[in-house]
Amino acid sequence: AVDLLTFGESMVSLRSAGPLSAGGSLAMHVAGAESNVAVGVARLGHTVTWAGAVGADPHGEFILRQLRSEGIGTQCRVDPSRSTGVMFLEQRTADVTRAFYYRAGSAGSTVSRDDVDSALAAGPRVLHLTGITPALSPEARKAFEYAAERAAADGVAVSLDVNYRGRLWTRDEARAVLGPIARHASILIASDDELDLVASAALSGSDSLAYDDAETALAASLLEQGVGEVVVKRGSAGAGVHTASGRFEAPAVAVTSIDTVGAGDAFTAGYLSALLDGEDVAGRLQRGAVTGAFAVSTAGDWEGLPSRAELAMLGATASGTTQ
Ligand code: KDG
Repeated sequence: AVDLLTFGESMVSLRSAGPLSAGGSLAMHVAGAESNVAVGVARLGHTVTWAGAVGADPHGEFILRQLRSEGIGTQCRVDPSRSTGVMFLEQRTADVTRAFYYRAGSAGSTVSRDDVDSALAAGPRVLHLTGITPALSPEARKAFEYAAERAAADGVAVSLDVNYRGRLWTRDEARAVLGPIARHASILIASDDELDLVASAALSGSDSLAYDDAETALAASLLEQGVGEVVVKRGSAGAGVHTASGRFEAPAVAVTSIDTVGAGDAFTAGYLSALLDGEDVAGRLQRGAVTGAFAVSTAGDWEGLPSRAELAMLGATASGTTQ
């Protein structure tokens, strides 16, 4: 058995140091929300498998080499008829990074039910999914829905990060797909502006008064559907968790932010690592805050993520409690 299984599309990302329209050098990295989480969880000492598909090209080989060098097990289909997806990440200003995708019809977008079946056979403790996968193709959407349903039926904890990508689909399209799947999640993770994509607070007037804000009402409707914990990421304002036993909040760790890409994935990796360790909600939030802080204060989606011993560098002991 493996601690964490995740599947989705990993791409080559070409990062610029300035405006793309001015040209210049590009640095090649591995990108992909699921593989970012895989790296984060593996560095903290858990066993991780990433499943997906790449083209029969050097780009795909690069992705697999990088993931394997992180100690991640790969269950990857190599598709000779398609290319590995590519994205450009443009540092347009010090504060604005823009993504441009060249991934339509990529090998990674064809991830299928068969791919999921063979990956789930390993019997993971946690299956981590993101709302990016169902936006990639009808096939990927079926794979995503099947994975969530089958894992939940098999008693595997399903973690779902909404991860809305406006360059892939509209909010209404996302809502139609993610809403019905959210109830299979044991752990539902969203940014504060994504909760309405998976929940609707169709509460009667008097019920809605029982909640102090819209977020609590949306989270309550998810908990009612059987979601175990609703984790809300607020960037530099920290994160919160809604559970049946109440609401917990944790501040972000104060660091110098140089690159926020991948910060949400890093938070998720820390949160899931602490969950795998049996930490309580406060411990999970705290480790997520620390891994998120590593991501924003280092360059790259995942390159700066900590090993277990390094957690202490930003104020957490190896077991995840504050010093
Ligand atoms: O979460 C960081 C991701 O945005 C990046 O790695 C690429 O998965 C990605 C996507 O689809 O945007």
